[in-house]
Amino acid sequence: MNRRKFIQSTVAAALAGRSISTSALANEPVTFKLMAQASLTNIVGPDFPATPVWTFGGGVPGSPIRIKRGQAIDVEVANDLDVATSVHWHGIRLPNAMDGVAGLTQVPIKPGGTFRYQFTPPDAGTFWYHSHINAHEQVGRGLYGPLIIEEESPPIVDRELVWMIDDWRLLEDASISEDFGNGHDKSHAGRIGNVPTVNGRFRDVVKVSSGERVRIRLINASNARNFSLSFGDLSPSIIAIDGQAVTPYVSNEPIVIGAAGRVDVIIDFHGEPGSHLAVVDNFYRQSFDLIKLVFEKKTLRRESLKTPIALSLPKLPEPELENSLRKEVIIGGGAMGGLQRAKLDGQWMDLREIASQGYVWALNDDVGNKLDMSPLLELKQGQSVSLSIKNDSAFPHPMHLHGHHMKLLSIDGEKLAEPIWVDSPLLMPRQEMEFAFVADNPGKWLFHCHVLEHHAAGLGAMIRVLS
Ligand SMILES: [Cu+2]
Repeated sequence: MNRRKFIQSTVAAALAGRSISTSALANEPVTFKLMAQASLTNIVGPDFPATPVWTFGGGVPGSPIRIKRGQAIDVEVANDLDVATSVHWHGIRLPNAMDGVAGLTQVPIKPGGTFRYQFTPPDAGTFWYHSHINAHEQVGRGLYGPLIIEEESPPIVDRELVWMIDDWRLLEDASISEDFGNGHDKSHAGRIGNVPTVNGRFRDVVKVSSGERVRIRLINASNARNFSLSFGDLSPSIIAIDGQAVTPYVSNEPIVIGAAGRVDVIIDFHGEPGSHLAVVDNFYRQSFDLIKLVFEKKTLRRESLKTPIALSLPKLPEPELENSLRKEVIIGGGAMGGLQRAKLDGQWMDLREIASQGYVWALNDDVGNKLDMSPLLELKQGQSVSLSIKNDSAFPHPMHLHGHHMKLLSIDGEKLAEPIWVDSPLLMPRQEMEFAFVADNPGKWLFHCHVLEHHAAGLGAMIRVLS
């Protein structure tokens, strides 16, 4: 930047009432390089061999990408794998060509190839990135990482932790089970593993101090596993869901995070020095310890901090409910689902015949067997949409809409006192949710279940926003 431009942007920043920081000055993108590569990492612990994984940058999770809100980003992804890949920026409202869905928004990044992703994330929050080609295998092998967009003025904490939670299906030699996309996983709950991890480690131990205030960004990178986490006698305050701020609240129930979902919490730790407690999951029948917290001998402070923990609430385009286009979407299929017939490539068939081609799920009786299919919804840019989604099946489905956030208005007919913005809401069996959003982002956007085996088996559609 030359001196004159520098002065202009300084003046502009001052006029806009902002303090002058690098982000205010810089529309220079922050550059990152991600290498998709095979690697070895010890997941289960020293008594087991290392696990061969696929990674972005050599480790699991992949290299963290962290920028301030409003900063432009330029990520060069190079592919050193033997298979094609791509990168989807989960939850980010970005230009369609940067969305990373190979086969819909870009061509796959071939082995030896590169692709540059350039965009400016408009929202602060906790997001993640992951492969979006053959995702049920590539994400299952470790191709994901955290994407953190910092607020201008985040709440004051002593420490911030990012916990990327995953669930691996490993064999006895700690290698990854190769049964990706098998029929049972597709038609039931997806690929539920046997080794749950936080940041790639099984039963990790984290040291905390009594009196310490910690923000934890929880990101569920599992193919299929949903979590329901309890923190013992600690009382986590939930401050954001799916990256978007909510009015802080303490939940009396365990914190539910569906596959692909994120929850930000702030915890004021209190405990006897030397004592420990486990963060326990109990989403499914068997509960287990996800991670262990051990209190340091030294107490940081006797009284918890009293400074505010609220983030500023999201400024997303507000849908006009009266003038909105109404659409009902029914999730059907799977084992014990009751779906008899559906359309594959526009042809009605028995579910048995559809299953013989590897598909078992449908949205509004349409099997999502390809990405660039005829759209579930075709919308004009700026159109408000009221979307009702009903899970008419026997399994939970975290439904992800690309390129937009949806305002969750009601659950099973009961209005939320305070609607929240989501991009990957978890619908329990037979549950119905109502959403609204403004289709303000032109392009072809996927709307699919983030149980990646369900998506591979037809639980997906495309929503087109015309410019
Ligand atoms: Cu699903």
